[in-house]
Amino acid sequence: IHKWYHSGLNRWHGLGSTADFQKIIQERCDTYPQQIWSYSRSRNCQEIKQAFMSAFISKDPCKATKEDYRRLIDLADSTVPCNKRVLWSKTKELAGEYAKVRGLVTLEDTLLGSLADGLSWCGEPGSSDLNTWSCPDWKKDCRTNYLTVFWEVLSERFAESACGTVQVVLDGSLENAFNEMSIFGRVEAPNLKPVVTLQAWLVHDPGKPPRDSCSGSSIMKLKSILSERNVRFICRDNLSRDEFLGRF
Ligand code: AVW
Repeated sequence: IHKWYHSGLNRWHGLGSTADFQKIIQERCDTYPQQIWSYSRSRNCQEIKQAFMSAFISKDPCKATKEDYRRLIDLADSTVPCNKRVLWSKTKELAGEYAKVRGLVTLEDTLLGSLADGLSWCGEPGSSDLNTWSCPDWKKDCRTNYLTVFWEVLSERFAESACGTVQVVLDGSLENAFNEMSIFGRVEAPNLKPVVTLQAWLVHDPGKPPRDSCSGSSIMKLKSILSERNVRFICRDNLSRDEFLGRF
């Protein structure tokens, strides 16, 4: 039983691939808004879906590389306005809502971001199927898993091509609103262009007190990463969800 367990489809500690992964990708691609589509070169959803699948199918789920996603990115690259971007860390839902009410965009509003939003996927060497039982977890299994590398590649591109003022929504209820090990911390902040201004918002959960602030040590760390790159930094803290979303 132990031998089976360790070599079997159940051995990873992360969520398994989303059921109907292919169908969801195809459907999201087909219905991705036309206005945003007009920014992208062409649309062949069949081809995009196939490129997504061949990025990881039959491969060791712990050996993902940026290169694996190259063809998918070439096929499905879409751009959103460079001066309207919202980043987030531990605040996905809130950042999405904020972007929506302000007419801004998150990574999930780009074609590739929207295709993969909330999904999980991984394959298995010697099999042409997705592993729906388990996929590698970043902490417990391996960092170079297909999910993580996907979001890293997309996030890097999203951050490095941003211009003007970039917003980032952080969770002020955490002890460290800025986490150097998060994608925002390790990929996005270090890839912002020098001309950019980063506007950070520290928003605390309703019913929870703010625990971190713009003068706390985690934000100081963020500041130092940015100042090395000559990125201007503005920070606002002590915001409740309602204050932040602009309904008082
Ligand atoms: P986190 P991070 N759907 O909350 O700073 C599913 O600590 O690390 O924030 N999973 C996703 C999605 C998504 N749409 N986006 C990221 N992930 C994964 C992309 C990813 O592995 C955006 F532009 C991430 O580490 C944000 O500015 C984890 O779920 C930034 O990356 C969420 O961890 C958020 O990444």
